Amino acid sequence: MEKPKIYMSDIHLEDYTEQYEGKKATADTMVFDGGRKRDLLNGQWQYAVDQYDTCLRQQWFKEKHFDENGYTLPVDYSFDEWPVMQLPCCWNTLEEKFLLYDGSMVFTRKFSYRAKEKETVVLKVGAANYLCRVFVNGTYIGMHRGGSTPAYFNLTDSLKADNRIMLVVDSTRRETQVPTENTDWFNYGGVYRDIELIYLPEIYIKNFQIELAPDGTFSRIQAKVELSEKVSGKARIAIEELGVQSQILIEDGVGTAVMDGRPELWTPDTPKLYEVKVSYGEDSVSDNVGFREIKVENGEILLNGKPVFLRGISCHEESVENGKGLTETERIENIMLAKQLGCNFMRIAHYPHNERMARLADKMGIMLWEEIPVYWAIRFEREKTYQDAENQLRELMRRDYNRASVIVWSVGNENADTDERLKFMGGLAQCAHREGGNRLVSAACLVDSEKNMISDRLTEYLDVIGLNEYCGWYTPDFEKLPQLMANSRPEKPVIITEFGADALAGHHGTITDKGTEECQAYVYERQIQTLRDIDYIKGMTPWILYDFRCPRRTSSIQKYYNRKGLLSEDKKYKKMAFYVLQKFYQELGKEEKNQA
Ligand code: GCB
Repeated sequence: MEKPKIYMSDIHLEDYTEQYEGKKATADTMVFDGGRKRDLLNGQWQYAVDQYDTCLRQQWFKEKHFDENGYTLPVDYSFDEWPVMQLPCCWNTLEEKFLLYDGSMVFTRKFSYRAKEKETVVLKVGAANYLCRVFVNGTYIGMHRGGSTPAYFNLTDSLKADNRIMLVVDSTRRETQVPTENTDWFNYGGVYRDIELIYLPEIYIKNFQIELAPDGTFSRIQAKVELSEKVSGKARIAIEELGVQSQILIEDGVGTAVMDGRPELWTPDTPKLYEVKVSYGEDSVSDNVGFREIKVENGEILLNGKPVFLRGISCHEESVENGKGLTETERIENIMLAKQLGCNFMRIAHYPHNERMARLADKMGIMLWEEIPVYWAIRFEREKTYQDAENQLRELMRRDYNRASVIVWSVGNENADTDERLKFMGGLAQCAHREGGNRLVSAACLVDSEKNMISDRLTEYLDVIGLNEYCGWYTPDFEKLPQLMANSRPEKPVIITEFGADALAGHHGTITDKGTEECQAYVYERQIQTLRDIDYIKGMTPWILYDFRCPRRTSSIQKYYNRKGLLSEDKKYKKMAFYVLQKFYQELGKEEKNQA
């Protein structure tokens, strides 16, 4: 079919997004950014709600104000007069009128740059949900798919002294995406993590991974360095506090080394971190790293060779005030609350949370389960959906590889056991084993409700089995729980990744009154009573630390919140069930200490 002429193309071209599909930011374009020189591009950006995607259709980024003959053209934007938004943020919580907006928004600002010879400049967008397209000085730079992982774009060839940058962010839910249209959480839109310019020398350290060598001696450390070019040479690595000074031989841009060094091992009680410095040529990076080993042996989860029970809690990345754009204080508060509950473990569901979360967990001493949003009915048969999911997983693993606190990669949550899903999630689990370093691979599986047992074919691919069961709630009969446990003979450790019940804070009644604190507390009591004696259960992360926004929940008790929190949504009020779980975890914690 003949293409319409340019001027009218914006209203007649329905495949207008095709021109913005190339130059994808993926796990492979990521840059190791620890200890780097950078400037934040956070702050005031002009913005426009762009419900019909007119920016992309009309190519606003070209700023075409005159035709070839110098006549003024009509335009549908005025960047400098647009209102201003303070980025990063989720637009939904900013103003009432944006609360339910799913769609495109255009953000733009100017910045200056002083060119340095042979400098590489990379833009990092910490997270933008879901599609993010970047334009600088009238040129399309690239796009990123995935709402919770960082995107890196090389801007070097596009920068001048004065620059205009534009981000077109589209939060539309689509059934082909990861997650799909339907989730049990709120779809926050926006650029809600830091936007940064990172400055690098011409040849730079692209990736750096470090961990204990897997020889069980706890006295050797292995490291891997990847450069931006396939050159050969020597990198240097130093961990001063450990007396480690070593060279890493680089060939074709990659080098590995194993070094002697006996670190104090990282545990939640002793979250020891070491400063590691790496340099190559003109480049140098650094990171604060803990060293620990996690593995499964004879049905036990072993942390540094010792059996550990994962006293956990699930948690969304959300606050009433800031949506997914949590402040550092809010993140610290979440970890403190988990600790108050007696936890040594958190399941940060159902998508990658801010990378600061894993850094804080490293420092404050709490183990993490990290997950990608392969949630419910993904289009498992679709190759492009698989690529998107695998890329999100690889981006997460690359981002948090050096974080000792992260002990589990989860490849998804609650998906029916079909052939297509097995291939899809099996593929993800293999990828996590291949590229994820010393970690356990898991997924939150469903109970086989017909047989009332754990019989998910995906468990073949996993190191530990995550199991969501809602006995006492969606499965009302409590007796199903001991039966489920007795019917199942898993060969691998099981973490109960979810159980729980809704309760409105301050709403009281009997244990059979749904939505009351008594009912929720009773579900916790019954669950704990049964689960504590099951020998293959090695951890639990009940659902969930605090109430969270959820468009699917419309009852008078819910009011668009999922009320399974142990605390109210503002985290000011602890429900009765909080204390039930706290009592159990404190007992377990004491037992653990006595055994040590
Ligand atoms: C689940 C899901 C979680 C929901 C929860 C619920 O099984 O994994 O995302 O929020 O149940 O409350 O129904």
